[in-house]
Amino acid sequence: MSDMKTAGAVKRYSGNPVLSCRDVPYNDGLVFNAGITRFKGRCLMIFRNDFGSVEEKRLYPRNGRNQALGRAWSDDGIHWEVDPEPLFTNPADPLYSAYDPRLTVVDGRLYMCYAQSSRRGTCGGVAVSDDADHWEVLSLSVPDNRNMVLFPERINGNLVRLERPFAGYLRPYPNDPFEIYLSESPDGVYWGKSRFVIGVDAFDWVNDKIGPASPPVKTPRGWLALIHGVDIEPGRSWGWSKNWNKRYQASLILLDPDDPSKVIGLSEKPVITPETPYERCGYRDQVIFPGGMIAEPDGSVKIYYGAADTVVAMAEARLDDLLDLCKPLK
Ligand code: BMA
Repeated sequence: MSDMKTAGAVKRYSGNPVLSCRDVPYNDGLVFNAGITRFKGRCLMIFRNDFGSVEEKRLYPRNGRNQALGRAWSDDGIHWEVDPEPLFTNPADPLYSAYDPRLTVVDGRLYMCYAQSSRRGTCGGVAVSDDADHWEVLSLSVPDNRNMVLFPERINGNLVRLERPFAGYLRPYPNDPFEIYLSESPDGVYWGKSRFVIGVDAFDWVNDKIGPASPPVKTPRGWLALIHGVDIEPGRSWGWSKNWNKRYQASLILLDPDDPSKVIGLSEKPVITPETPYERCGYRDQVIFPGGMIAEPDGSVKIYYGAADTVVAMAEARLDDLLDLCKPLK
């Protein structure tokens, strides 16, 4: 599984990373795994900020409460301006320890899906805002769930999300055979009609887990969404941690326009694989963790991804080329 290459249709932005700790006026640290959307005429990013440098994190990986969500704005999706303070600074705020956010605007309202660790496991949250300042938490799943992404419009009257519960009972996969499901909700509070979407066995370069990455984009051929896929290799160890042997790569799925629980196409190979120094070396080496995809009116697409759990990077492609990478399911 070591001969992977980024798809020719995908070009990394030459000025990468588009956001790093150097752009953040408060805590030094890791700035990665961001949700991005257009909101009120501008590009909005909410990013994960783990306090402490790579070196400090290596020494004290679980040094108390060390995470926040930060917010940045941009007019062109490339140059970002970060707020002077993190978005949630009060420990009493239910979103204080949220991470890996994904953003979607539905019916003009801004939704954020996020993960929240608790003593009893990881929960998936859905919060809503009308101004990106004030947030209402609509629902928090039971453990374990994560990587929720919302579709940008209601389907058959319901909000719809992809999600990745931790249902670790499938063998023969070696570790975490966590896979993608879909749920619906009339109001963002009550979620149900849950059904399986796609599993690890759909990709021959994945042997560990897959998860939704970007909120889906509506296209003439169906809903296009990025996913991440993870492979592990016994005996492999990357970076500073002897235990880290996972590689995160990005790929694409295409979902039926009317019933998005049906996969109608997928990219058989990864579309982004760790190749550059900022993707191969960081707090976690070999990690591409996309969280947003913006389709521009001229047919181009911007893909945003956390690189090596350390910075936010961007790549561009033509929407048609990404759709062409998705082959019909056999
Ligand atoms: C996942 C999450 C992500 C992270 C990835 C790679 O389990 O914790 O936030 O980017 O691992 O470390």
